[in-house]
Amino acid sequence: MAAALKSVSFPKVYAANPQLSHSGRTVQKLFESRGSCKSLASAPTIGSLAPPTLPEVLFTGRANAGKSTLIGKILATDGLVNTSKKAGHTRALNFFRVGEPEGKLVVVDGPGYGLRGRPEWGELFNEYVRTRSTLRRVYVLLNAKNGINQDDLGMLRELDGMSQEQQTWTFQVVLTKIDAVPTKSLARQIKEMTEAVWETAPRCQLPWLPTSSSKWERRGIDDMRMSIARACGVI
Ligand SMILES: Nc1nc2c(ncn2[C@@H]2O[C@H](COP(=O)(O)OP(=O)(O)O)[C@@H](O)[C@H]2O)c(=O)[nH]1
Ligand SMILES: [Mg+2]
Repeated sequence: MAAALKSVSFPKVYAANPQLSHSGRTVQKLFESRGSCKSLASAPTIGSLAPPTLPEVLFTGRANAGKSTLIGKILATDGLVNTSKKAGHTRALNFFRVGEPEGKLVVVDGPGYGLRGRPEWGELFNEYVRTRSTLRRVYVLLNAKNGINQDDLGMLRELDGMSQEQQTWTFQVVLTKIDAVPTKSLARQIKEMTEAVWETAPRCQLPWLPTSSSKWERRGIDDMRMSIARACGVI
């Protein structure tokens, strides 16, 4: 596997959030401690994957759904995750280790699907999901502003089928960019999207996780970390 270690800046001090529960603080510490999150590798092909060791969670979604930005906030380490204004930036599976020294879990940033995705990235994704023994959760990111389309429903349908064969992981919807939707239309938007997902992918895990990773409004990051830690059996 091609190594992709990067020079990064870590948060200066880890400051416990007093509003979090005991397990919430444990999870915050896991993700925010100095040196805890590290870029491990980038795998552009199935042959370049590292052997499975730690429990893993995979992020997928349409190109531009906000995958890399959200992962960047979850990992709390500036510059660790590449984000781009240009859609289709992530073309490989990018692996990030959480927890030191030997790691507790791995977060994987996947290539985007849909209009700007590419068939070969789809093959990489499918092969990884079908064969990765350490995979515990697939998060499907839906942009709250754009709603749900046929590509999203196609992905959810496929995951629903695969999760039936492969019972070591579950899949769950994460709503991104909720800051971009007026509060009064958000509930309706979520209701419409939930109904569409429910019909297409009844095995989709509940609840939905609403998030905002914008510079001005950060929401749902602690819930995401807790969800990841639980899925990986860390707490
Ligand atoms: N308003 C808003 N913009 C976001 C949010 N998350 C990501 N973006 C923007 O959406 C674009 C695509 O984000 P990126 O993380 O690269 O998407 P990816 O292709 O799914 O990895 C970038 O311009 C981000 O700044 C969010 O929560 N709110
Ligand atoms: Mg990306």
